[in-house]
Amino acid sequence: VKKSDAVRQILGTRLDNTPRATGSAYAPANIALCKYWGKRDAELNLPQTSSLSISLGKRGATTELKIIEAPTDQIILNGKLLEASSGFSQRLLQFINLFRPRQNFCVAININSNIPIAAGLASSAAGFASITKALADLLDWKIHTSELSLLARLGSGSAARSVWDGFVEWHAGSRSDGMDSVAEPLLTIWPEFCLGLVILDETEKKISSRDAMQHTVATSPLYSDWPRQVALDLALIKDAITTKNFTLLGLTAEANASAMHATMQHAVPPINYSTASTTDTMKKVWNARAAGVEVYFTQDAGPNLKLLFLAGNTENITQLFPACEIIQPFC
Ligand code: 2P0
Repeated sequence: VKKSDAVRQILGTRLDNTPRATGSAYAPANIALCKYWGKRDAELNLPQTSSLSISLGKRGATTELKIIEAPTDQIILNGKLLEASSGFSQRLLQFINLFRPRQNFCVAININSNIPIAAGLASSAAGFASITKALADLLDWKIHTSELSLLARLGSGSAARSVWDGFVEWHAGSRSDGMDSVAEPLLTIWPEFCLGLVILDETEKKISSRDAMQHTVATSPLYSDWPRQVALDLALIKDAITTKNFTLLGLTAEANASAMHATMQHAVPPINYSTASTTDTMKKVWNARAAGVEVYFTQDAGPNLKLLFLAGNTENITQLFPACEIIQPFC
């Protein structure tokens, strides 16, 4: 109910627009440098704290929507028809339901992602942001990107950030209807800024980030300190981006990810997304830094790591982490 109210508040009479035959859009994936971990409202995906991410440029998801004469929707993810009963399908269909102009309106939803599914960043953020933008195209909303951000958030929290390019801050907001919980881009363009995806384990995670954050908020004695940690880290990271202080950015982003994982490791029972290879790779990063190669890591709700480094170090990174996939968000 709260979701439909939010949609009505954002779209108003546009909900009655006549659909076009097709709609399509692209949205990048994003990696948080200051993490979103914990909600103050689970239905509206309102976060406990603000967060800050980098969008991955050409790495993300494209969604094509087509109105079909059929009894049900059809979801195709990377060329494979999904069962309507799968978790992702259910979430997606519930999201589409918020916008159906009429009862027997059915769509074929074709999502193509060009980031490794196993990287733990292929699914929700780029997916829901591209679906929101494709719906805007299909249903001819002509709305501002900030409004797309509010709508994408209703599908998945981190999708609020994926409607923008570059560095993006998602403001937590304080309103109970979420109308101020919206992402906004920072102005800094930093062409030398690189990420490296280190895929260590391709198996699907046992506990979704959605469930893991709820469990952490409910049971972790460390969670009460998380908002204070985020406030400090967010200010430092924003300052580091504005002044292009890569050392400050890397150190703070790495510490923020570790603090997020500490809150989970203290949940009851604990949640630990790291494997032995995660820990080994962290040590490789620390050893590389000690040897003068400036590289940092961040980690999300999975065992894989994302490296942060500047373009000048690309050769060193390729040598030290041969399997790492390099992404230049600004190129
Ligand atoms: C982030 N993560 O800031 C954090 C860090 C994972 C670890 O946002 O329930 O898929 O859809 O709002 O956005 C992943 O959680 O969760 C996430 P929902 P979402 O990137």
